[in-house]
Amino acid sequence: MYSIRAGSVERGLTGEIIKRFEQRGYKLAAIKILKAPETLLKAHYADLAGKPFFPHLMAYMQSGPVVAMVWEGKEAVKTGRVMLGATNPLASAPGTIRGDYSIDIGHNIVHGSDSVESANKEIGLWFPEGVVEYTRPHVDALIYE
Ligand code: DAT
Ligand code: MG
Repeated sequence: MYSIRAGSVERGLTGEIIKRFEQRGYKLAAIKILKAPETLLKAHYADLAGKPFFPHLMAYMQSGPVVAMVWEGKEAVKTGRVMLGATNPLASAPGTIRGDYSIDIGHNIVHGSDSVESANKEIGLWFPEGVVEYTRPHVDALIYE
């Protein structure tokens, strides 16, 4: 589960971020733009509730619309984290999303689930209606050996 954060949407980076996952070969299973409710964000970031930056994170995530997405494919969580770059953009390699478009840790552009378990939990929170199931055998045959 990925969310393009408030600020990134307003900066016009939505298409650029989507493009990277598309071009890599991942399959888009869900996407929407929304103003994230506080209850959703509190559940999403429950494990960070005690951190000193938590109030700022909550305010930032509510400062504008976010785009939530689910991308599927081989090692989508692990590889997605590599595509995002390090949590602190100053430590993110050029070529990563955070490394190319951000500077400060508190405004690091995009969220990505850190494990398959948390991805499933987050998909349930952000997409209670479920994701879209479809196959694309001809495309997958070109991407996967
Ligand atoms: P990640 O988003 O790489 O999984 P995380 O889950 O530890 O990192 O933290 C969630 C977000 O909280 C992170 O993307 C930006 C913010 N954050 C983390 N550490 C921070 C810090 N030391 N100061 C300010 N914001 C921080
Ligand atoms: Mg995290």
